Amino acid sequence: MRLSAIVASSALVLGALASAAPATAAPGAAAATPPDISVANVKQHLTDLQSIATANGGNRAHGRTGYKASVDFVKAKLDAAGYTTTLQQFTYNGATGYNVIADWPGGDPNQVVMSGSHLDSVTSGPGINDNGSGSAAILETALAVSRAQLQPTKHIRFAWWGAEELGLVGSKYYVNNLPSAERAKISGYLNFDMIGSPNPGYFVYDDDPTIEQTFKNYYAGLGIPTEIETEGDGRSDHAPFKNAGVPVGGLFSGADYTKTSAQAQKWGGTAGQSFDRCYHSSCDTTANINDTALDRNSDAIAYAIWNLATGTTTPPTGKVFENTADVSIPDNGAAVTSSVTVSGVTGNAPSNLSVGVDIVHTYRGDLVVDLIAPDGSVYNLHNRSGGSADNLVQTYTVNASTEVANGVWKLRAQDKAAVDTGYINGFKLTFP
Ligand code: DTR
Ligand code: ZN
Ligand code: ZN
Repeated sequence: MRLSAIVASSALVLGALASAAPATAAPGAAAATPPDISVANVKQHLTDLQSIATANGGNRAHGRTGYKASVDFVKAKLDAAGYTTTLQQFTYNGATGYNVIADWPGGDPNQVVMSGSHLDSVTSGPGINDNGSGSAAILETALAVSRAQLQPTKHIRFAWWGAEELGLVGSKYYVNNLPSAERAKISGYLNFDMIGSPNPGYFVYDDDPTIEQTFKNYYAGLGIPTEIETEGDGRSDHAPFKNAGVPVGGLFSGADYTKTSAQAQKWGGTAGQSFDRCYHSSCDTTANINDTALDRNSDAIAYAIWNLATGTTTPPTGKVFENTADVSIPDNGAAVTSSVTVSGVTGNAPSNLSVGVDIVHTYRGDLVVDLIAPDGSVYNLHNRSGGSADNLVQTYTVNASTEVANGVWKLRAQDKAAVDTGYINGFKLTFP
């Protein structure tokens, strides 16, 4: 939950705001053009990781020879591509563990865009989807950064974590041993753990709104609906970063939960079956990958890194007031509201007040959405149009020039039909 007034300066506003591609940004609009990530190259990395597991007792688990061989494999490719790499050692359960940290030279060292995936598997199998998929995707993205000789505004860092399966051990060790001044320089941490599930879903972490919107913009450009990753809190390597106050985000294609019929309707695949039937099993091999999901998610990773690290978008020159607390909307029930308190703005609101609406819902035609000014004036934004399409993520421009600016503004949402449900995911006012 975050209620904040963010005052943007005219200078390049870095970190969580500047790359906030407004919800109406044309999906796929990028500050610099990210490359297409070759899924064939990503799959080749998975084949190599599979070979490593096969040659080392069938797994790549912490403390086993297959893990160190995976570390050496990844490090060698990064060294050859011009990265500054570090192997961070730690001990857990009496065995030596390793994190691979790779820095792409250049960019503002005080603004670090970091991406990570855990490289270890469980002992019961080779861990190709969990989490060779994330590891291979960020490896290929790192190689694409090198091939492009990218010169980003912000500094780009990648990490491959050890011993995630034993309790986020490697990523916790990294965050706990990073001086707070260094931690503060990380403007965003992107986590990718299981992104090629055989019966895939398209889930976006619901943590930092800017990172979340960046991924949503990418998928909107493909016309693919996404869902919020709800049960991810604490379940992968973004957790130590989030607990340390670093903005986090990420993608997930699903593990042992069952795909619903509604999800199968929008994503394809098999309802009533888990997203990954080989989760934590010996069958988590190169055959346990959906190429389309792996391809799309790999491209989404490149899109996000290119946008967040090279984004020189013109920041809002005015004041932004935002509430990202989730507010559940009762099905066919009473209206609910999300509020922001505007202060420090003299006089009346402008004739072009920007109203950012982010509602997650499975049937936007059920919704009536209004902006309510401090004096109670109602401005209708959405009145049940859009039919069965999902979600209402839109920026409206409202002529609020007759309203005093300072005070409590509300976004009101009401579901006027039965069955489909949703919630207010975010409400943002920008005073130009
Ligand atoms: N803990 C991860 C898999 C996992 C399960 N639920 C989520 C949600 C978000 C990211 C990852 C996961 C593992 O087994 O490695
Ligand atoms: Zn796992
Ligand atoms: Zn995992």
